[in-house]
Amino acid sequence: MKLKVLSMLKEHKDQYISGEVISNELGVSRTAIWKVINNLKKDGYVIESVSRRGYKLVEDFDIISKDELLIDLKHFDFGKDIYYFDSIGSTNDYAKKVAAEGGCEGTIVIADEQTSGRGRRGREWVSEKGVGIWMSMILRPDIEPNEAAKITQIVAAAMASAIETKTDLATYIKWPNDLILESKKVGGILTEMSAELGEINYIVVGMGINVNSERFDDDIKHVATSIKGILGETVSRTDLIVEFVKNFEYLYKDFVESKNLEKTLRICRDQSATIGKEVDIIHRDQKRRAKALDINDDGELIVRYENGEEGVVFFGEVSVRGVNGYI
Ligand code: BTX
Repeated sequence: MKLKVLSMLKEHKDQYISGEVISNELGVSRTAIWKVINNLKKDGYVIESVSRRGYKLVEDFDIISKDELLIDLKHFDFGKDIYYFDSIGSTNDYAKKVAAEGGCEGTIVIADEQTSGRGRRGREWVSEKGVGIWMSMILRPDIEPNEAAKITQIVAAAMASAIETKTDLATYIKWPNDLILESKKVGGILTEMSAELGEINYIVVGMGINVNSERFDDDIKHVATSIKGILGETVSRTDLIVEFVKNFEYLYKDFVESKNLEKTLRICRDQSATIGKEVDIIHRDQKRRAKALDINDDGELIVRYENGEEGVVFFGEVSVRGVNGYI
């Protein structure tokens, strides 16, 4: 019932819809509708009520609503199962637990805050309350385990496109897993996998996007930025998630069903923050200076080292650091 009322309010966005129309449509009393509206307000929705005119959903708010996501994603395969938390340790950890217990492909775990958000190799991912997208998805692709890193590229391409569509901001991808706005990190991707020889049990891919963050702690403020920080206005995290899931589902299916990574790679190359740059390739304690030349058809980075030798940098094996500044 809550979903149905929310759905009607959304269909009449920025217009009043009378309690009578809603109650006739749903076949319940106007008092029942009034109770549902109050519940929606408690969830954080801003709804204006004016006597004789009815209710109007005011859209200038930003809460992540599981109900709204379920409505907006109803025509998609991803997001049929959504776990939402006000606060959690790490959405990747929770998604791995759900996956190990049989959770299906397309399951999404989202939190308004993470208390132990993780980056790669045990690094911390700062995930403050109410300002970011801290989200993980369960995937069960029929691909070889050594292809799993391509999923990171698909997520990066889908999210960069989503940010661009929703905000008009040009978002760049720092190979392999960072999203960049104006030379700073606006997001990161963490892909984890459970596999046996030659077979993937599941992949959990997590992404953290600084959407409406207004300030960062001293230890990351030199590298981190947010969409709001650049755009100067609040962006709906729910809208961004929906746009991302649409893009992701399209690119992911193209890859898994048709083995086609073309569209993803086109985005990753066109919006690369790495190609053409001097980079340090850091592997364990060793650092080698190189120029990033291109991304090959498997999504790996082609580089030319200072001695003229060319090489391919595999995911997971190395860190790539820009020589001048963060990227
Ligand atoms: P990464 O290892 O490439 O980046 C981690 C580094 O980024 C940190 O060491 C710090 O310097 C910097 N950093 C930390 N927090 C932020 C932030 N909010 N914005 C910008 N820079 C930051 C990147 O790892 C992968 C991050 C994935 C995060 C998602 S959130 C949902 C899911 N759950 C979970 O625990 N992790 C993933």
